Amino acid sequence: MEFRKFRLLIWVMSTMCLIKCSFQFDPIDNYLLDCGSPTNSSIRDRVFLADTSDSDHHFLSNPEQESVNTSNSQPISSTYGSSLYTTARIVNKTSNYTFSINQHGRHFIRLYFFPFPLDAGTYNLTTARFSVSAHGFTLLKNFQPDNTPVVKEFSINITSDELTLTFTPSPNSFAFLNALEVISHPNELIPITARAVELPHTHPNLMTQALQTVARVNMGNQTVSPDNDTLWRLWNPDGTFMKHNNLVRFVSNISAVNYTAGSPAFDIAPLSVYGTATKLDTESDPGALLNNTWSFNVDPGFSYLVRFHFCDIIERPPSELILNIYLNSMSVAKDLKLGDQMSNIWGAPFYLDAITKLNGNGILNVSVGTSLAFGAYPESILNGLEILKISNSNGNLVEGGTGVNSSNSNSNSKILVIVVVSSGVLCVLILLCCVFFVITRRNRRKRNEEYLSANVHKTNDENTLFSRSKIGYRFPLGAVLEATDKFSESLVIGIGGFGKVYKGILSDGTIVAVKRGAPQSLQGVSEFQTEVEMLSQFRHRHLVSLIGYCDEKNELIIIYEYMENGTLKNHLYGSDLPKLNWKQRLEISIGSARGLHYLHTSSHLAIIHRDVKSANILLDENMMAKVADFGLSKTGPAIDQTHVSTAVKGSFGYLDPEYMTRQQLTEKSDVYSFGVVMFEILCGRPVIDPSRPRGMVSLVEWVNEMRKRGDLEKVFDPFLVGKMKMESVKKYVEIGEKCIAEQGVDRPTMGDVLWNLECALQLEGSEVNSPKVENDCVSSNVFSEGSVGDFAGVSMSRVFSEMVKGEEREMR
Ligand SMILES: *[C@@H]1O[C@H](CO)[C@@H](O)[C@H](O)[C@H]1NC(C)=O
Ligand SMILES: *[C@@H]1O[C@H](CO)[C@@H](O)[C@H](O)[C@H]1NC(C)=O
Ligand SMILES: *[C@@H]1O[C@H](CO)[C@@H](O)[C@H](O)[C@H]1NC(C)=O
Ligand SMILES: *[C@@H]1O[C@H](CO)[C@@H](O)[C@H](O)[C@H]1NC(C)=O
Ligand SMILES: *[C@@H]1O[C@H](CO)[C@@H](O)[C@H](O)[C@H]1NC(C)=O
Ligand SMILES: *[C@@H]1O[C@H](CO)[C@@H](O)[C@H](O)[C@H]1NC(C)=O
Ligand SMILES: *[C@@H]1O[C@H](CO)[C@@H](O)[C@H](O)[C@H]1NC(C)=O
Ligand SMILES: *[C@@H]1O[C@H](CO)[C@@H](O)[C@H](O)[C@H]1NC(C)=O
Ligand SMILES: *[C@@H]1O[C@H](CO)[C@@H](O)[C@H](O)[C@H]1NC(C)=O
Ligand SMILES: *[C@@H]1O[C@H](CO)[C@@H](O)[C@H](O)[C@H]1NC(C)=O
Ligand SMILES: *[C@@H]1O[C@H](CO)[C@@H](O)[C@H](O)[C@H]1NC(C)=O
Ligand SMILES: *[C@H]1O[C@H](CO)[C@@H](O)[C@H](O)[C@H]1NC(C)=O
Repeated sequence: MEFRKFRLLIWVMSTMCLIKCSFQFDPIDNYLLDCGSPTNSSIRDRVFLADTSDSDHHFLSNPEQESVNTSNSQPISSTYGSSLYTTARIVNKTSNYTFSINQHGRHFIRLYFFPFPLDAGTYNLTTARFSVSAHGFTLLKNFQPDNTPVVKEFSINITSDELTLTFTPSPNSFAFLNALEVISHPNELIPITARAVELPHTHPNLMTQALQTVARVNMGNQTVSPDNDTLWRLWNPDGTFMKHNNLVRFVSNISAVNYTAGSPAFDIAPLSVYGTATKLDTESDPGALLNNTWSFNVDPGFSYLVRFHFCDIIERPPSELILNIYLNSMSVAKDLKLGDQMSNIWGAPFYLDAITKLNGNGILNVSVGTSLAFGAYPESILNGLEILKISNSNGNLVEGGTGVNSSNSNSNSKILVIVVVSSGVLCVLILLCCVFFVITRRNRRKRNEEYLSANVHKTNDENTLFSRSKIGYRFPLGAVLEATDKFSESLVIGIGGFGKVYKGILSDGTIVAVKRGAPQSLQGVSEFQTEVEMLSQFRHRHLVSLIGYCDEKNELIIIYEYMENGTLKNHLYGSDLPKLNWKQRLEISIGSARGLHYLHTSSHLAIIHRDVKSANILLDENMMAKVADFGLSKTGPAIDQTHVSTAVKGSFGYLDPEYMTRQQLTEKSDVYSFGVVMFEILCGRPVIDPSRPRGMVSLVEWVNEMRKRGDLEKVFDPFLVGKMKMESVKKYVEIGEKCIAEQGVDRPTMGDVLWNLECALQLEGSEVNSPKVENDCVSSNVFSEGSVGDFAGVSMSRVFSEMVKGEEREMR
């Protein structure tokens, strides 16, 4: 029963915590000392006790003392607890602070230092030099405080009933201390282990290690003061650590943060950390493949625990953010899907721990970059970051052996001085105490472990753009050079936005098409990767086959089966190639419809091609059609979810007007583009033909106009007129019109289109087709005559004006 009450209490308190967020709690061990002060100091709700010989609290082993005053009367300006910096205790002989510990486990030790100027007397605080150790760990060694206020924060797992903090002055010097905290903190704050980044032979166990806070940063360039943190931690703004200020945007939406079951709670990081973030400004260049990097000074030779705090406060669910995370050039996580990590709850916080050892120059670059995986919109976000130094095997948090020459240790006299400064100096850095509450949050650690195991297999793939499953397709650059005669200009068979396409012959005699990305196109990298992913996943008679790729030496090369007859477009207009007859055109329509139908239906998530056009339909030696160019393909919406795409992509003239205005990407966008291709096939003219008179420039607009006037024959390719059966053409036009309906819901699926095209082919007739089949086609036609006018309102001129820049992405 007691236990239940306790659980209830925990529940009530944690609920209050969720509601109130500035939730205060007494840590079980909670020692706050205002060193050298004759009076207690209250900092908001926390009382820092006087630490004088006549106080009731004798923490210090040898409390002899002396007072010195300063002449400086400038007040110390500080976010928090400035009064703590106005007094100090001076120690010129090894001295111990001793605290009894009521709860074993992790404690923060925070030491406040500020060498304020003194009026007169023996001591000049800027010359102090000393070491501090606790519980067997050397925390500071030959430490000489800078002339700015500083708080040194450590976390130690205390496993005895007493904590002794030893101050040892360096030879010929002394120690001083302005204030001190020893407070319990939730054990869950420090993981037992974490993902090891390039530490192959160590399995770091943090249970018994001491950690020192090197950096605690709030992204979004806003300070979070200890008042806004349940554990009284200070979070510094990230602006000063950032490498490329012009590439980022600071975002903030505190109300978007949703601490839910299983997500980290306030004592991991507060609302004001998760509610602000620094994101890459990808809006100017949505194809950008970039890192956002922060740089920190650290001591080489030590291992570091780095905690990344994430909370997607910018995108609507499901979060599409996919990130690559690095420490220096080492990969921490590849293609991390933030949404998955947060169970697709929007605004749920998530953190990721990594441990790495730093050698070299003492700079730790932390990068969060955009990912190319899964055709994601490139975006990157980080909400908070903590870097904690881990004690080494000797229990040191500082380099050993940096001792000053132990010349003549003037056998420091035994005096302990209390310095009281009336008013302080300069500005102040801060930090403060504790508070907290141990709510068992087992699943946090579990999540971490799950994450670990999920990522173990990704460690060695850094030098390829693809996961192992695609390795089989990888070609050495040498083989590609040989196949294309070192990219001979005479073998170029096409040029497009991505680069040139060459005809090549592999050593086994296979003729291939080699698409070589222009090296400067960043966008190309994303499309390149998408294309290889798609093609290696989806194989179909009517999709052009992937033979391989090459990503050596900054080359982005895709090798496809060679399509003898080139693009459909070339066979329709603008070339000297022989004209296709109606039956050939129907068969080509059917083949490409089959390819698209397969894309839309073959996996549980539809694949949307996004760039259906006659230049992306290729013809093999038998004039069989295959759909090509998957660089823009994207996984479609899952059932009942509306996909809002972040950048309109595709080709001018073929773009779904609904997609352009509402940016909703569905399979029906491909259906629209396919409808445009159908009319291109029927009319044998470009989709946009600026040389034609007004009203006829846009094929779709012209078709609609002629349809309204009942004059559709006028748009047909003159070559075909009189050589087609009217039933067949009628069927074809009917389904084509449906495809270019303004509303996606009014358009048929590719399956419907395919079925109707097959009917049109049968109606065109061949000896083998029985009249019965033709009747089937007519009677089961889903689209009645009356519905034909539905599309009559489509206005392409609106569509034109909304196109900011047209992309011509033709490959062959
Ligand atoms: C400081 O506070 C403690 C506990 O609240 C009290 O016992 C002590 O007398 C106070 N000391 C002074 C100097 O006010
Ligand atoms: C301080 O503590 C250390 C270790 O606990 C002990 O060895 C040393 O004698 C103590 N020194 C004083 C002056 O109490
Ligand atoms: C204290 O020492 C520093 C560094 O040695 C020196 O620059 C400063 O002038 C000294 N201050 C006083 C008041 O002596
Ligand atoms: C502290 O150390 C003890 C002894 O090694 C260990 O049993 C305990 O789990 C540790 N506590 C934490 C929070 O790491
Ligand atoms: C971050 O904020 C500080 C002031 O708080 C400002 O001086 C600095 O310019 C900001 N950094 C950036 C990159 O905007
Ligand atoms: C911030 O989050 C709230 C809560 O989810 C949301 O309603 C609001 O639109 C967001 N504000 C902005 C500017 O995104
Ligand atoms: C937080 O997420 C949970 C789980 O999805 C949801 O039930 C709850 O409504 C969300 N709370 C807010 C304030 O959005
Ligand atoms: C931070 O704390 C102050 C006062 O303690 C409060 O007014 C402010 O709203 C808090 N900010 C956030 C972001 O919680
Ligand atoms: C950190 O980044 C800077 C600039 O981007 C680079 O010069 C430096 O080599 C990097 N340091 C490490 C250790 O990677
Ligand atoms: C991001 O940084 C990592 C590590 O330094 C590097 O390997 C990668 O190439 C960078 N990505 C970009 C796009 O610069
Ligand atoms: C330590 O204090 C004593 C007594 O005040 C003094 O004589 C001695 O010079 C001091 N030692 C140092 C190194 O400052
Ligand atoms: C200097 O210290 C003495 C003794 O503690 C104290 O009485 C005096 O007020 C202090 N001077 C100032 C300016 O605070």
